[in-house]
Amino acid sequence: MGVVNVTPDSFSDGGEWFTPDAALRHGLSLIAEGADILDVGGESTRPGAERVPEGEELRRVIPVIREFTARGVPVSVDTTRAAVAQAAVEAGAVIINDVSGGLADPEIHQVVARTGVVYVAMHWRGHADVMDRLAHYDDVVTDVRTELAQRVTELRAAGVADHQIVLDPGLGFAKPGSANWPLLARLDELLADGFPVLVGASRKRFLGHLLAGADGQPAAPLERDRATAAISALAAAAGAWCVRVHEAQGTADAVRVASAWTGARNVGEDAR
Ligand code: PMM
Repeated sequence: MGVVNVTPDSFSDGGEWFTPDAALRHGLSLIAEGADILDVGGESTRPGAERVPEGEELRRVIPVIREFTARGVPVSVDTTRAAVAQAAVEAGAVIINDVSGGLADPEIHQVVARTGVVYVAMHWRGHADVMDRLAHYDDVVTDVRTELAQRVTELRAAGVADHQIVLDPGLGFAKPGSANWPLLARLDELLADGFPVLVGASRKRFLGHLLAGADGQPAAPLERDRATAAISALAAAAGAWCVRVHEAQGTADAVRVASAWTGARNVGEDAR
């Protein structure tokens, strides 16, 4: 899944693709590099970010979704708002990617039920301006699984079918740096809950810290793509359904490696 942030202030690509034309060109280049889906978002979730008014979010994402759809590109809409999700599906989006799992705007579950599209429910505890204060866990993997199970219960109650649901541990969202690694290393526990899993590690802060230079300064977002591709390979080999990334080429190669690697596990003795 290639990221198309139609925002002036995303942490990871700094608003590079803010105009519809630039977003379109960027998305098509991600597809050319191997992305299968484009995730179009109009509201930054950067830690500390303020909310964008609904009208502005619609104005940013809907024309871009129409253009990709007209070119046959599968589109996911990255939104927490029911009205934006509804308009995006009408414009052609086939996935609603909700970083709040429905907590920001519970009506969004009804939109998912009504439209029948795929829904990514991410683990979330609060909007970007407060999330760093909500990052306390007993055992982060168990707590995330328990909270995601609550989202699944709510989705089912709204009439959403299980085959529509994808879960996401929400790396970097109300997660201190060290909490992100168990969520990756113990992906099998989340997968055991029976839903496809999406992993969004691309260019996140915890990778900046991992790759800090000798001076202790975190690596800049654009310096985190090789580490992102490594996570893509490991996540795919562990059984993730999808990885959400800003740079597609490295991840497309990494996912192919993972696929060849795991595929070869099934090769019998006589083929050796
Ligand atoms: N991360 C961001 C935005 N949307 N959606 C899902 N499902 N999972 C994520 O981890 C996720 C997301 C933040 O990254 P960005 O600002 O670079 O898009």
